[in-house]
Amino acid sequence: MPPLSDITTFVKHAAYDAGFELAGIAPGRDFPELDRFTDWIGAGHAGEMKYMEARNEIGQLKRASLRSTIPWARSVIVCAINYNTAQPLSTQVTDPKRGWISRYAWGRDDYHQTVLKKLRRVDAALKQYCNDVRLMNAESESPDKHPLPADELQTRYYVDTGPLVERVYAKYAGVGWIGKNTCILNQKIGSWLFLGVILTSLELEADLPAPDRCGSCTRCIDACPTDALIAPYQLDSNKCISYLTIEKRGAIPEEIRGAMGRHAFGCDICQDVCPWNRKAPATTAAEFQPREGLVNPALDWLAEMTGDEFQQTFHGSAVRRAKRSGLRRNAVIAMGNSGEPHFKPVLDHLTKDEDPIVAENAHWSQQKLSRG
Ligand code: B12
Ligand code: SF4
Ligand code: SF4
Repeated sequence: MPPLSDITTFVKHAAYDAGFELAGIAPGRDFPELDRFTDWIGAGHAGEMKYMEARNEIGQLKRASLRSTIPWARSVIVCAINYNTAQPLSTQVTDPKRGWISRYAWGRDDYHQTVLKKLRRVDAALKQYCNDVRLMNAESESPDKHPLPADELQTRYYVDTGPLVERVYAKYAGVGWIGKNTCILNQKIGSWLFLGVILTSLELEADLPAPDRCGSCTRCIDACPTDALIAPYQLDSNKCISYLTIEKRGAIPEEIRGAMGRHAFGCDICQDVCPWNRKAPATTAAEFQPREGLVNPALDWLAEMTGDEFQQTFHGSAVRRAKRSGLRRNAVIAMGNSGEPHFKPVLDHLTKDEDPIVAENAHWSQQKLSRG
């Protein structure tokens, strides 16, 4: 009969077969970093992302305690996939007429779907393996049975939406360390990684946590244009361009618009400047290759996009999260920050836009360009 370590090896291989570059196992425990999550919510750093504040039956923040929220989860299988493609960094392109869509959102499909599909394969392989072992156990005359728990195997898999802080489990699964920019960094691959997790009732062999290799570096903190990294390992979403351009609905506070630069969707700066990404390998996987026009797109194209064009361009894409209104709002702010008089006529037109948020931002941008 295969020992328990064989299931662990099997599941990691199933992850590699499904296309993940990295896979590791964390115990289904509550780790000290999770206290930080409670502090983070308490300080209001989640902004308007109310789903982060969901509580379990005993009133605890769900994401702060996997033990209380999903007590049957004895192990967390953490899988990671590299989405970096051979394209310039946001810090390398400077044309003021063009904006920036974050690297993670260029691909053919929304990453949630891409990663979930792969997790489903790993989950199915694990279930099949356990069934096969049970059958073998049942048919075996030997007293030396495989040590599978007697209760039915339970699993659940998530990308983003599960009641856990994925990066904490990625650290304890040895996938990478939590950098001062709060991202998971792998020594060989860097941080252009999507994470996916499978919670399981199996007690698998855990990996060792990845050691912190940030050292005395503070490049990400120094480079963040909005000072959203308020201290090492701490991010205030209210100031983060990624949050402002993707999650924030309605008006963006005026005092922060100027620092948003030419970001139209998401932000990559704190990863672009990270020395561990200097040699980050580029994937050739078809699903992550950029859709036409999304790398460094023209700002006026985004700002004037019709409903039909938005549907066509972003069908099934992660960019849909910002909605057409949010994307146009962001592009209009970026035009104001561009210093490009070329945009003045377009902005004049957009001050009369039927979307009041777009119109108000166009007015702001027009004034900013006039001030020079
Ligand atoms: C909400 C959210 C956001 C928010 C808040 C980000 C944040 N840093 O919390 C916003 C919208 C800003 C965001 C942005 C991005 N996100 Co996001 N996001 C999430 C989500 C859904 C939850 C994150 C969370 O729980 N945050 C809560 C805070 C408290 O956690 P944390 O910042 O990770 O902090 C931990 C540590 O820093 C540590 N800690 C805190 N303080 C201290 C102090 C000390 C001294 C120490 C030692 C440790 C420590 O403890 C904390 C955990 O409790 C996760 C998916 C998931 N379910 O986990 C994806 C996730 C983190 N996002 C992801 C991505 C790709 C991004 C972006 C790169 C997208 C983009 N390009 O625009 C940016 C990156 C910005 C950044 N620097 O983090 C990936 C990250 C992959 C990776 N390599 O790390 C994830 C895992 C999604 C996925 N499934 O792949 N995101
Ligand atoms: S994603 Fe951009 S705004 Fe957010 S912390 Fe990183 S550099 Fe700052
Ligand atoms: S830029 Fe430096 S401090 Fe920031 S995550 Fe990378 S190594 Fe760590």
